[in-house]
Amino acid sequence: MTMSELPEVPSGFVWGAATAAYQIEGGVAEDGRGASIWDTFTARPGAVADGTSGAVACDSYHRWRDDVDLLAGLGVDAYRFSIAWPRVIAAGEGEVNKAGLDYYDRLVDALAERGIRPFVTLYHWDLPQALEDSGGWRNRATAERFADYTTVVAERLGDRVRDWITLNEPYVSSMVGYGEGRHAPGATEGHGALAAAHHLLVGHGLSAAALRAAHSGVRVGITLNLSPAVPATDSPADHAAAARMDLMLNRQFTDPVLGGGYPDGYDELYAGVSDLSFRRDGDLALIGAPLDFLGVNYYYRIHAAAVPHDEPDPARRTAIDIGVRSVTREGVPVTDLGWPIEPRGLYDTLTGLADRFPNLPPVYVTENGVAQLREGLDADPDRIRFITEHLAAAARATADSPVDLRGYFYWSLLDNFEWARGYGPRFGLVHVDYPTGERTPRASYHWLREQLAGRS
Ligand code: IFM
Repeated sequence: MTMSELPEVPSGFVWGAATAAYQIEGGVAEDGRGASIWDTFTARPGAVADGTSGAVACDSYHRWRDDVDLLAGLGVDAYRFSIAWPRVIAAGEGEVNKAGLDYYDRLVDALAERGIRPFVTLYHWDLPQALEDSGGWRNRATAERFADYTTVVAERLGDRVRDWITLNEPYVSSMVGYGEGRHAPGATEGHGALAAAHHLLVGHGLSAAALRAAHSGVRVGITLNLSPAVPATDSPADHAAAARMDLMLNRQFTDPVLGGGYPDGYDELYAGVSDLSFRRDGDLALIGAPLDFLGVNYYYRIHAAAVPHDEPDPARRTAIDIGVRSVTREGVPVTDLGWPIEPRGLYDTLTGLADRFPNLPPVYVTENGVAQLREGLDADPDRIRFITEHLAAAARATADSPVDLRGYFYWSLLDNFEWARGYGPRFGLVHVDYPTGERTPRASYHWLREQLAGRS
């Protein structure tokens, strides 16, 4: 293997590309779609760096056929996309919007015609605003409504969709959305963020059960964003800071989902923040029910430095101050977004999961990718190198540990709306000219197509 070739993978390995509804669809007021928390949040002055929103995005609500053609041209096995809950049930509960379901029905059929396997994410952050108005994920009832919505979608698509992801990155929806306020709904609450994290996981458990009840033969997973937290220096304070960061970012989610309970240290870490009264008997059994796969989104490692509690990181206005700051390390290359490029973090994530969870289900890397801030089609050698180095690290992890890695999805098929950062960061294998919607494959797309075409 040279550095611009993909590693050998077992037969059946799934190559894919990923997107999410609010980031690509646009059409936010069409055919009965209700408002989501991202429609509301993006209207708040200063919430999004460039003042934009997903109102039009890549216009995939109209151009989805082009996107399916791009996937087919790329030669991927699978497409990971998400369903917009407010497109299917405008108010989050109650009346089902047939036109919204029809959109996804057509997309799934078009993928089937091209032999592309859908991996469907049910929740990629676009909560119906009506549910937020009555408390959102702070409330257990939202988890129950999520299960109802799951049933509606599974009954319509479950005859053709086998692979389901309940949630994308519950850390971000809860701790960033309800704790830091950098994402919708833009709250800065301690107890609220922890309640949201727990209720998202309850929602995951209920949704998984709803999927299995709707169709036999479904494969159910959840996608977690995992970032190894390493101490910025050898000081005991930084070691302790890294452990706290690991607990909040990773173990708060991996341990209940895969290990049967919240990690040691969880109650202590949050003692001053919440009475944890949102927990109910039976929740952990629901959250920890066996899964068919785990989705891992890996982008970077965190170099954690201890900071005094009364001097929190000014970049993170979080309501949950755990006394940690993420720092850049000299000599570590970074992306245009300042994210450290460290493929060994993916190795450590995968081998670490295998070490800690003896019953770890098969794993898919459901997101991994790099953004360029420059407009245009250049900078692609960086992307090709990023992909090959991360895949090499993943391949080493499978050689050195029992992790059963079944697939890799590049984030993202298209440049798209990067949440609070707006349209500046471009993650796509395909460049999107936002004023016209025109899609132009980058060199990385052509490179990946050649690599995939060369498979035996
Ligand atoms: O764009 C996001 C995606 O929605 C979730 N995972 C990380 C990506 C890059 O920030």
